[in-house]
Amino acid sequence: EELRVAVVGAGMMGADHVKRITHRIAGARVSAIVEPDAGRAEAAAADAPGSLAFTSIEDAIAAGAMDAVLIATPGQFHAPVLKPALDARLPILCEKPLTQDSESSLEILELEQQLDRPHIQLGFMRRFDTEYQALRDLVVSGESGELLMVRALHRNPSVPESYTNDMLITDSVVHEFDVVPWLAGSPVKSVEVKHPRRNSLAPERLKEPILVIMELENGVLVDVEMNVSVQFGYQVATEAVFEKGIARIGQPSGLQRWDAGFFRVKDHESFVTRFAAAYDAQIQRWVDAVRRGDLIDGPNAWDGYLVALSCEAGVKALNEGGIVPVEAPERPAFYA
Ligand code: ISE
Repeated sequence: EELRVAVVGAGMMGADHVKRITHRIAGARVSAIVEPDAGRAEAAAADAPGSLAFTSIEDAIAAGAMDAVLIATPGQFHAPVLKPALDARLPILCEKPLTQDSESSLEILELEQQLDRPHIQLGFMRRFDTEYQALRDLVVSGESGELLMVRALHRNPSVPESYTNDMLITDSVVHEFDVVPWLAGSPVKSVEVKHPRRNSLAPERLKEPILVIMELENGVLVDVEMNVSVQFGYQVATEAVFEKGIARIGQPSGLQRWDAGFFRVKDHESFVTRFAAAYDAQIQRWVDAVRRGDLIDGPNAWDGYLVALSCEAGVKALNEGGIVPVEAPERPAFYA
């Protein structure tokens, strides 16, 4: 039996997941699209033949329209979808962030813990990128010695009008708050944010780029260049400094051209192409896990909660300055 997936939110990411499930994922189909905007719903439905359209998650659940839910709404609408989906005991893949703050994330954890096991997988797709996986393998192998420092670049060409200054942390650096502790095998201990000279091409409401410095519990120091108005393309790259070696991932790997006196390499313009293979792997593994009865195969809601704690510290560091500590509570056995 094919897994019937309801995609909630048919914006850029949701519409992309609808296409992915229809054309590239085995063992699943989009059975419902939940989207209040009629235009978006209709556009996405064209990529999901036979799917039903709903304007609320409650209606879709009442109609029994799905076996699993993929949440791709903007972050502030995650909690109102997570709650009824958990009540209905449905397996869930939730795009990042889990919720907007640690308090509402805790509420979700409490609801989930009333079920027999974790039902929520978090959409931290970088963990499914083959280069990130190779870098993690290198850290674990110890071949280059201990990891000392991580330099991360996170550059967007531009951001939508709905993107606020705090979202530099909660929507963007949120990825580094998940993937770097995963790479280094150690949680975030503190966060600091520095402001270089402001990019005059940034929208007026944004004071960026920013430099985010995090210290991990194991002493690894991480700097993240967060830059969302670079104009030219989309780049996510990392250089890891080890005791006896350096490793680099995320270099441009597109078409190489020699032309009119220049050498050029095609680079990405959006996360949709940069992480396409990672999203494919993430969704395929989630679908396989749900069909096997494991329900998740990747970061869980506890990981989402830890990231929410780091984001809170990050927003405080962004707005008030200083080095802000992060208290990482112990992982409950339920999320082991
Ligand atoms: C966006 O929401 C994402 O998740 C992208 O991965 C990130 O690069 C971008 O900065 C966010 O706005």
